[in-house]
Amino acid sequence: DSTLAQTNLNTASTTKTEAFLSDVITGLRGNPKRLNSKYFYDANGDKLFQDLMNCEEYYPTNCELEIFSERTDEITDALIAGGDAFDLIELGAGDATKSAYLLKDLLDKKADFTYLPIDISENVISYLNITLPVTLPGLKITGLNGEYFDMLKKAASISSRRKVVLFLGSNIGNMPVPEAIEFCRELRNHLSEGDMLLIGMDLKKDPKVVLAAYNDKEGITKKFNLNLLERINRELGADFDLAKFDHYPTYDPESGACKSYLISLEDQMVKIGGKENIHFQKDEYIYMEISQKFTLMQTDQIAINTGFAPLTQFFDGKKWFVDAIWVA
Ligand code: AVI
Repeated sequence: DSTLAQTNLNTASTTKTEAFLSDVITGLRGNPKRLNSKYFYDANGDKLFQDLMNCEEYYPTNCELEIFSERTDEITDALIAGGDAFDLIELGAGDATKSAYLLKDLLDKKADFTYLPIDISENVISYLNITLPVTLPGLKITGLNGEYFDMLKKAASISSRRKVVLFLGSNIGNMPVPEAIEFCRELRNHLSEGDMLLIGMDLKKDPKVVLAAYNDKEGITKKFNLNLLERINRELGADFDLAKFDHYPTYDPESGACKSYLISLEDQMVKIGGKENIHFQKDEYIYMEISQKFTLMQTDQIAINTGFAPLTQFFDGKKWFVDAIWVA
């Protein structure tokens, strides 16, 4: 019944907005102030991220594309060698540009698999469900819209086949290391022995290269960060003046943590949702995002500490990025 469906939809979006509001208020009431970078990706943020991936300084996407386009055959062979028919589950599929290399090769090799892209964005999932079967004839696809672990449970409830999980783009780096470890542990708990994880991780390198990737000349990264304030204005009825905040990226070569902040340019008050007043001192910062860079030893340690066995690693020519296969 369409009225009921509409009500469910409204309820779902109300709950989402409430969670967003409560996270924003908690984050901005805290000391230090912080916002969660998972909220960067509204329609405008998705577009800015596309621009970022095409900008000169942002290297991780190109490195991983190089791996996927030049080592396709070896990667798919390793995935197929894990056993019979499987579900290929991608966490945060986006436009699936990288995975499309694997999908095409797996189809050419007549591998028995279904592609289950998971994404928090409804737009992404309906786009993939419609376009991929056209560009990749014969592809079996079931897009799942929702949070990673909820959707992994759903995937397990509709199929008991072997699972191969893709977690690309160094998305794992957007969690502080202890949280990333917890995430891998929980992921392992959703898998069975012999299942596989293909995980993309950005590696430590010349600090200037890393910092430049988060401080591009065109200012796309700055817009990408400021866009979250704009989203809060629009969706939560706040009155951030974007001109009163500056973007400040940092990279610490010792810890490998690349962090972005927004700095308040003056003493100011911001109203959220018509009632919550947040005070900013001049020079006070909002901690926006971490993009952790790893050593190779650290990547193996994370695997071993979370119940996986590292199997193979694939690198780009500069060894700036790794796609590793871990076995559950
Ligand atoms: C999605 N994620 C891996 C990107 C990164 O590199 O941390 C997001 C990003 N933030 C600024 N530039 C790109």
